[in-house]
Amino acid sequence: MKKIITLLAALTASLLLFACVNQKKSPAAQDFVQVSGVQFKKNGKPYFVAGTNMWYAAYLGSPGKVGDRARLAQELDKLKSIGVNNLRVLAVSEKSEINSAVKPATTNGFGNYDESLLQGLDYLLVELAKRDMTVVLYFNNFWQWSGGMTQYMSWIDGQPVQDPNVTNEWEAFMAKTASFYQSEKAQQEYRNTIKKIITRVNTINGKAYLDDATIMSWQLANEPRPGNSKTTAAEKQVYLDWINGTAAFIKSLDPHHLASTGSEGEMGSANDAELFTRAHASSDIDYVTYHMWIRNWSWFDKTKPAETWPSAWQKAQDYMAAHIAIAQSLNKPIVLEEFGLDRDMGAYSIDSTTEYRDKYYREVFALLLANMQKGEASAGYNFWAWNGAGRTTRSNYWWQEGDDFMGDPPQEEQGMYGVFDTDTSTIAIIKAFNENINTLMKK
Ligand code: IFL
Repeated sequence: MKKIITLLAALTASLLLFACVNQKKSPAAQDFVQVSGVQFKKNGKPYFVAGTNMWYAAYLGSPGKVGDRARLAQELDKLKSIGVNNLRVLAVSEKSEINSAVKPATTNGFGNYDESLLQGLDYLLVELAKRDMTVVLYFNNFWQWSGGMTQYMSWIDGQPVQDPNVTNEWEAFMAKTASFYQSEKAQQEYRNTIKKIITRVNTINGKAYLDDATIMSWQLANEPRPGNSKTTAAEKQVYLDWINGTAAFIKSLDPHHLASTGSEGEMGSANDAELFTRAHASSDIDYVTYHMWIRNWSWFDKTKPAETWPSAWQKAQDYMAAHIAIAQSLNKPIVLEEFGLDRDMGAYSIDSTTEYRDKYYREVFALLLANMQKGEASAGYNFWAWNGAGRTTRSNYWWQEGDDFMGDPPQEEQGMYGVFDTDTSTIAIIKAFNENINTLMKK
C-alpha cells in the first residue's frame, strides 16, 4: 500500500511538473488580441486599435546599414506618449530595380532573404513589447513601393517591372499585379515566405513568433485588389480563393494570431461591395479592414478645398457607414487601417499648414468614437502615416536610397500624407482621440 501511495505521489508530482512546463511553453490565449463578436479583447478587456502606419519600422530596427535603432526608440516613445498602441508594418519587401521602390529589400530573389532586415523585425517586436504595443504585419503589397506582387511576377516571367509612376499605365499595372493570384509558382513562393516569417524564432529574445502576443494580426498584403476596373467574375473568384486559401494556410501554421486581408474596402474591390463582403466572410479572416482615401479617389480636390470638402465628407461618412454595416452583418470587428489627407493645397513642405487634414482627422475620429461608444463594429484605426523625425533634403521631395525613411513610401512625395513630429495640431487631435479610446478600454 505504502508503495502504491509513493508511486501515486510521484506520478502526481510529475504530472504537475509537466503541466507547469507546458503552461510556460504555450502562450496564454488571453495575452493575444482576440475577437469577441464585433469587438477585440486582450487580457479579458475590450481592446481598440489606436494605431498608425509605419511601414518602415522593421527597417529602423535592423542592425545593418539602414537601421537606426536610436530613431526607432525615439519614434516609439513619442507614439506611446500620444496614446498609440499599435503599428501597421511591412514584414517583407522584394528587391526591385524601379525608382519608386524601397532599397534594400528583405527578399533578393525567391528564398534569398536579407537576415539583417529580418533581425530588424525581431528588434521591433522586442521594442514594441517593452511599450505594451501591438503590431499588424503584412506579407506582401499590391503596390510597387516595396517590390510586391508585381516583383514576384517579374521574377517569374523575367520581364522588367513597368513602373506605373513612369508609364502612368495604372490599369495595365493592376492587371499584371493581379496575375499573382493565379500563378502557382508565385503562390508557392509567397507561402514559403509566410511560413518563414510565422515560424521564425526571434534572435533577440528567443521567443517563437508563434508565441509572441505583440503580433496582433498577420495580414495577407497591403491593399490587395482583385484586378483593375475591368476585373471579370472569374478573376473575382480567383481573388476570393486566394484570400480564403491563404488565410487557411496561415491558420494551419498559427491558430493563435488573428488574420486579416489588408483590403481597402469597396473601392479596392472593383467597386463591388458584395465581393468585399465575401472576402471577409471566411472564419479564417478574423476581422474586416477598410481604407479611405478621399483625395486619391477624387472626392476631394486639394486645390479647391472649401468647394469640395462638403461633398467629400458626405461621401466619406457614407463609405464609413456602409463598411461598418458590412462588418456588423458579418459579426466581426472592423478597423479603418488607413486614411489621410494632404497638407493644405497639396504642399509637401514640413512648414506648410494642415487645416484640412486636421479637420478630416477630427471628423473621422468623432464618427469612430460615436460608433465605438455604442458598442458597434468600429474597433480601431491606423492613420496613414507616421513620418516622425524623418526629413527629406530633396527639393523635388522624391525618396532616394539612403534617405530617411518616412511614412510616405518611395512611390509618393515625401511629406505628402505623413505626420511629422512637429505637426503639433494634428498630434494633439490624435492624442485626444486616443485618450477617449483608452477610457473605453478600461470599461
Ligand atoms: O502610400 C499609399 C499606400 O500604398 C497605401 N494606400 C494609400 C497610400 C497613400 O496614397 O497603401
